Amino acid sequence: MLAYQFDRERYNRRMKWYLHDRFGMFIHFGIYSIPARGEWLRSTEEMPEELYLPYFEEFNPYALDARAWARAAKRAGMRYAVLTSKHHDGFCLFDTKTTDFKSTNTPYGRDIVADFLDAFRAEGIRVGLYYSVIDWHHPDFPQYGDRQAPLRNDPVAGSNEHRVFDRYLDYMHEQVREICTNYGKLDLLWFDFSYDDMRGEKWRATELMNMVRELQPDVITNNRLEVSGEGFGSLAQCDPTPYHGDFVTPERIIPPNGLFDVEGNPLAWEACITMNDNWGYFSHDTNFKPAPMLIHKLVECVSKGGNLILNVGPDATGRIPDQSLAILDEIGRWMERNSASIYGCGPAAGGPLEVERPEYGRITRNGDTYYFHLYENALGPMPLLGVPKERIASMRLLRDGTEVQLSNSWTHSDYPNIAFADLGPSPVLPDPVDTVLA
Ligand code: JFZ
Repeated sequence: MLAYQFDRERYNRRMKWYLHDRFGMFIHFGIYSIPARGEWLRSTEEMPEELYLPYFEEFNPYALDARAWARAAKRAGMRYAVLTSKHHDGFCLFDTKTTDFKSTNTPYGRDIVADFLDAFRAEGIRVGLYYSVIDWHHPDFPQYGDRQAPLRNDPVAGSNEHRVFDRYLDYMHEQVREICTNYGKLDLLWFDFSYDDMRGEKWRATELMNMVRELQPDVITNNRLEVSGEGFGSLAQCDPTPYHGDFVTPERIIPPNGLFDVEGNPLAWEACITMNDNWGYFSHDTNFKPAPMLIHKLVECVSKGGNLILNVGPDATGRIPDQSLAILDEIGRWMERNSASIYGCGPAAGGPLEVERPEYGRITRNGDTYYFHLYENALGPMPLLGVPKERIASMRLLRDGTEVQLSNSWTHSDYPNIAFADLGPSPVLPDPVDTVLA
């Protein structure tokens, strides 16, 4: 067999849109939206299959309007979206030939993946599919261990001996083939997930990725075929496996200093976060993060060279919960005026100036343009640390283009490398969440 050849140029080419777009929507949807206790309930509640199947039989998200999902994402300024085509419970939202456990075989009857792809593409949003390599439904997938569904009432309780893992892998590979064949060009595949020794070639990952590359030459993938929480994968080690994945997926954490490979080059990464505390719809979970906080998280990711993918969990009727929609709209109102400080942007480091993160906020940068994100009022002139005033060509409020002058009072020799922006005599920031100076 030929050794795997990592092609940096091709990699850079296929990653271009992703590194530019920065902000995406994650959608966790499935029959678990009916019990409304999150997508892990079969495992956390040790629910045997026969108690779970009724949700399959009644699944009918009659109010599902994929165009409405897509419009909500678009209003929020999200540029790509990833839907769970199959989660750990094994239920398929696409019309697969490999199983009857699929949305086309429920009262709803529709291919939700197809609807999703059509709707988001029509809104000009890049599309991706999440696919769980873990499967609690397939009879050949091992069912014991803390990461699986420990089923109390399983007829062969305590044993995996009768399960032929290769049969599951054939099934799983065939499903990925269907996804990559039947739905046109996909922008992204999001695999989930590896754990313990279940990783890499345990999934026949080289074979899987060779097939994916053949069917979808430009698709980008995450790195959860080889790692999950621990370590950043072989791309980070500068020793890529054939299934290295193109970006790292730290979960519910934003890397403190961004991420770099062992040679010090920036790594692509994506923080995936929930709006409340669950991915799948959870009716009692009202612990939603306020929109201003999420805006700050998005800015933080970009300022550290990463992406943010923010989750919604539609309910059993197929609607995105009102509170999530309200948050998306609030983010959208900020993005409408300030998205130039997100799209195409990255960290300040590496630019023409040596700027530091200011106390009052953060900095993002696109080429020579620096975006100072002001979260706090100053008492007077706003210091721009590391920016000598003679290096400033112009300065304005991003939200409306208002020109901002340099302050005269503090530009003398005491502060040679700090320009001061004059936001008025007793300034009140026009946007208290994040006023962006460009
Ligand atoms: C996985 C899923 O189990 C979960 O339901 C959700 O879909 C999420 C996006 O991904 O959860 C994980 C996977 C990996 C880690 C943590 C949770 N990890 O690497 O720490």
